[in-house]
Amino acid sequence: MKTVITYGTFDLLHVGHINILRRAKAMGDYLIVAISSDEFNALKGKKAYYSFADRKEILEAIKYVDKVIPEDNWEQKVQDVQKYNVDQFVMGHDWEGKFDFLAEHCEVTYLPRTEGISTTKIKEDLMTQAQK
Ligand code: C2G
Repeated sequence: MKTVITYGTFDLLHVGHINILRRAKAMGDYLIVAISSDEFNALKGKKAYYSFADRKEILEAIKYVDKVIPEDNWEQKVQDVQKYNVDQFVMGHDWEGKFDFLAEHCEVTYLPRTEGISTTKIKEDLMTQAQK
């Protein structure tokens, strides 16, 4: 069984998230998604609309996702890869090169992001609409 892992906030779920999850799952048999905790999001300078619990429940409902774990810090990836016997690490290419240190432990792949959509864009578009 080939285990894949990916990390992210996955707030206000959109097709960009679904596209990375579908492609990540297609690279193996079992997909683990590490979702940023609310506290770690604060460290990343992000404030998710949905709580960790809600983002976890939403991700667990997606057919490509086999397991959801919390992402609490920047340092846990090597430990996660070893703990879950991960064969493949996947992220969108906005992270290109940032996690190459994991190549000692598993395959590392950065996939093209889905253009034209982001949680930030959703929030900005809704703000603009609300002001009309
Ligand atoms: N993504 C994408 N296309 C988009 C938006 C996001 O492919 N239009 C991908 C990102 O590249 C990332 C994943 O979806 O691989 C999750 O994106 P975010 O929720 O924005 O996660 P991020 O804040 O990048 O957190 O330790 C890694 C961090 O936790 C990543």
